[in-house]
Amino acid sequence: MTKFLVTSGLPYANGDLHIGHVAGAYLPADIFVRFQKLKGNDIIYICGTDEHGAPISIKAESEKVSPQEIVKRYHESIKQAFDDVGIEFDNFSGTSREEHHRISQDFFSNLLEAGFINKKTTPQFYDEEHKRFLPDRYVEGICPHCGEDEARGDQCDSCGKLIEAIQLKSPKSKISGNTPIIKDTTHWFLNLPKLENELQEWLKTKTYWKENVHNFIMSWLNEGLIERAITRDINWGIKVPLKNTDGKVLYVWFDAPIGYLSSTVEWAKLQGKPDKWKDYWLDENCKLIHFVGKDNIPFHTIIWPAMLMKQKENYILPHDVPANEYLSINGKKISTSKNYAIWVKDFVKYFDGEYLRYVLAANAPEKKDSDFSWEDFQNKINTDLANILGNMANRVFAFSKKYFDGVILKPIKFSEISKKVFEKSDILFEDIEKDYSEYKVRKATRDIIEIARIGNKYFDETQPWKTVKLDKAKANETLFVCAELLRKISIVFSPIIPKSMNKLREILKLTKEIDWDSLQTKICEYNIGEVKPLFPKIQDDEIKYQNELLNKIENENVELEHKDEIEFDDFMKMELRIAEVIKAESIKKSKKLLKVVLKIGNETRQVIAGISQFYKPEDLIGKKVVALFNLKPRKVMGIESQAMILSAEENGKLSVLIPDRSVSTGSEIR
Ligand code: B3M
Ligand code: ZN
Repeated sequence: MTKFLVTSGLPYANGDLHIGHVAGAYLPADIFVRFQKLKGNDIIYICGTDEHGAPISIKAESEKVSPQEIVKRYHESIKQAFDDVGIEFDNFSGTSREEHHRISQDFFSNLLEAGFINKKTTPQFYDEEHKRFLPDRYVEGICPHCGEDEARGDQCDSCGKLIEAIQLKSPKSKISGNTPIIKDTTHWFLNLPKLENELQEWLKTKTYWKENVHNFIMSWLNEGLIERAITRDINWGIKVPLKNTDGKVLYVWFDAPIGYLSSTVEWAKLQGKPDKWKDYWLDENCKLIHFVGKDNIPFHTIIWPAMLMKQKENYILPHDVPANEYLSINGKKISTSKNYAIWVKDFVKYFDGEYLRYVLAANAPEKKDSDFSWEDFQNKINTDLANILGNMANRVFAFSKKYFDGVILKPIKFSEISKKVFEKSDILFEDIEKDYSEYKVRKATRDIIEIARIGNKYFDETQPWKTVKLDKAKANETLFVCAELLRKISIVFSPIIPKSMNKLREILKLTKEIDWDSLQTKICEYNIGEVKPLFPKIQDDEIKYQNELLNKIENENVELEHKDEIEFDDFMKMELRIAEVIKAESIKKSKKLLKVVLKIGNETRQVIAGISQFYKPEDLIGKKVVALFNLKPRKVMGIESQAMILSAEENGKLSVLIPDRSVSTGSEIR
């Protein structure tokens, strides 16, 4: 039996959880943990919210509430979102809890005592208006590495490099918007150069780490390690455990990873076995695995191990850091500040959380960034789950109910074609085991669906609907082989979609409790129970609606291109009036144009309007619209147009403007 301690990056308690978070650091870990539990290994899954630092205090200041209030709100909301998508931690703590403060201060003191922390006075940005220093995200500017503007004072989102706030070019205070001045302040620095050799030696043993992680570390080491400040001038965080350090706290990235340990300590206490955390953290045979997103790599592979190395306790070091790349949406980067994201709490209003798990697993950003689109989501669910696996299950259930009263018996002998199916699928079942243990969730999903595909093909080839009339035993054999595949799928697919696989097992009247070894269990008889739909399909209009929601967000974010200013008189030159559509007809030979007759007061005008893709003639008749009347008449496709109907354009789609109260035709617009 192997022992594992698995963690996922602690989400900042300053916002809700979106699907990019789930895909990066949580779902892959949850799948790994569920798999190892099936294998009977000793594994715990530890997490909690990251509750300190500039991310939290900035949010609190912007809402004029206390940091505690922000932390409480988002801790709850994040926890709920994890529940909604079935991410099951053994403990979910938070870093503002007392025990965490104590352990973090010990970490600092131990490093200081061991001679790996230096005190230095350095220049920092200072906001004169607000009389305070501007660490980390309190200042934004141009990235010194890649030149991207809007880089934050702690890390550049664009190139992923860590930044010392003072390096930013054209800095701007996030609080006042002013250009900060530079002022000296005292801080404590982690002496990474002094640990460089030891780190290098340790990292050399990590030949099995993922390539993207390895590359990241190499580029870091090649640039040479520097001393990193681990304290900050803000008042939200863990106090520096030294005298006369008022107003200074530990840097959030110093205390956050310690959250893995303090959350385990909390877990042990909640179990009523306060020393149990030691079975993991102090057992050199326990494998510590940190699942994180790629921007967290340097902290988990260099800084955190360095912190662990120089403690009094002999803590284990990370065994692996299977960091994932990013998930984009419609090819665009998820941005919480621009609200460009799909939030878990919104997703689950419309679809089952299991569908999200499946699609994010099938599309996991393991080696490179991957993309989410609603079309792809619909396609994966409807094809893989509904048409392939769901269909195979339904055929077996319906057929056995119809001809065998739902009872399927193990045949005395299997025909060649059945044996082939077992052989082929057994290879895949073995592959899946390997996939999971190597964090290859994408491949696992493909291998599982492939088994269902084999099942469907076998069903087609053995034609039970024919054999049932000639040789009932043959039809029974087909059903038995397929039921076996379904039973095994219900085991190997359960780390990804546990609830649906439970449902499948209920229909097959199998026990809820499963383990990986039960793949080998010998079954003599299946008895199909009440059949419930496994994977309802996603309809086109559901996808259309989701896309509309996304479009809305995108449009709210577009940078407007403004026109030159005009004088009031310029505006007054336009004669805009309300008019009623009294006639409308399409124009032959034109897909876009409608011929519309408008009534204004006692006059009528003919207008050629390019709205035929968006309105049928009959939809328009009787409507009051806004029209520009003193536009010079012009010919469109040879027909005179004597005014222009006003409409709003969104992504090429036109919506005609209509007054929100009843007004007479001819009324002027101002
Ligand atoms: N909260 C950063 C992030 O959400 C951070 C992770 C901490 S892991 C110890 O990207
Ligand atoms: Zn950059």
